[in-house]
Amino acid sequence: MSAHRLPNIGTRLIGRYIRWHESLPSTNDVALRLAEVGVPEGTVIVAEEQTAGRGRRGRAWASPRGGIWLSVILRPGLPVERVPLIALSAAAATARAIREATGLPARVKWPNDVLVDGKKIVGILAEAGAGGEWVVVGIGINANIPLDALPQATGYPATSLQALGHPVDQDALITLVLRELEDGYDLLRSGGFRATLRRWREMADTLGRQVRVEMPDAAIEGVAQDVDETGALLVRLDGGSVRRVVAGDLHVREVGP
Ligand code: BT5
Repeated sequence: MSAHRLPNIGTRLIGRYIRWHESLPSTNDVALRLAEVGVPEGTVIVAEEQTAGRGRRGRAWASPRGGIWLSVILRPGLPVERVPLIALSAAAATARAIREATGLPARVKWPNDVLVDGKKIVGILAEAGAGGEWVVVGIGINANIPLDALPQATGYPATSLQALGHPVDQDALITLVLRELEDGYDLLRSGGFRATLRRWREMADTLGRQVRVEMPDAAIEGVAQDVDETGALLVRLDGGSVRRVVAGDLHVREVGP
């Protein structure tokens, strides 16, 4: 574990303390524990590999060496209904950093993914503690990973920067991600909720498309219309009514001619 691997990161808050690990079960688990004991906001935990990386709802997240697996501790002090915007802001920030580093057309997919060519290249897991007093934002980027080291679930394809012909200098990409995160976080904290949503919409992959959203207890189909001011997805059902979705898994439906 070393402290000063990115001497020129140039951020004020996010990444002022960075803990590097060779291997961890999950950077989010470590960050949640550190957040609870009062570690300062902006602390970042990075691991070269994770042995028990987590997705949403207890799903596994493949985290082999070559990827970027990190978690950021935030103490946002936002109204609780605005907390979901943190994940949207982080997704847009990560997509921008990938664009800057590689020129690839990274886009965001509600609620927490970054895609290139419709394939998942980034997953984000935001977890709040103590009623939102702290939020840990976990970001996983499939950077220098061969395709055969990634899961290929049906209807849920994955890709990596390397597979797309853009292997990266990991430290350079981490630097860009942390700078973009800080920029987005500053905007949120200064009350720029509309501007945050605008940034997300500009990069959105799924808006305007026919989707199926799977929730823990039900599934709906319709057109993904927009996100509201709390980051919830608005889906226009076939009957014309609009359903507000707070959490779920979204699949784009290919509509025939
Ligand atoms: C996510 O979950 O996309 C959130 C992933 C967050 C990972 C970061 S890494 C740093 C931090 N520490 C952690 O332990 N986690 C965070 P979800 O939307 O539930 O997607 C999970 C699904 O994506 C799995 O069920 C697989 O189908 C697929 N998947 C697993 N690993 C993948 C990978 N590396 N790339 C693309 N898809 C993957």
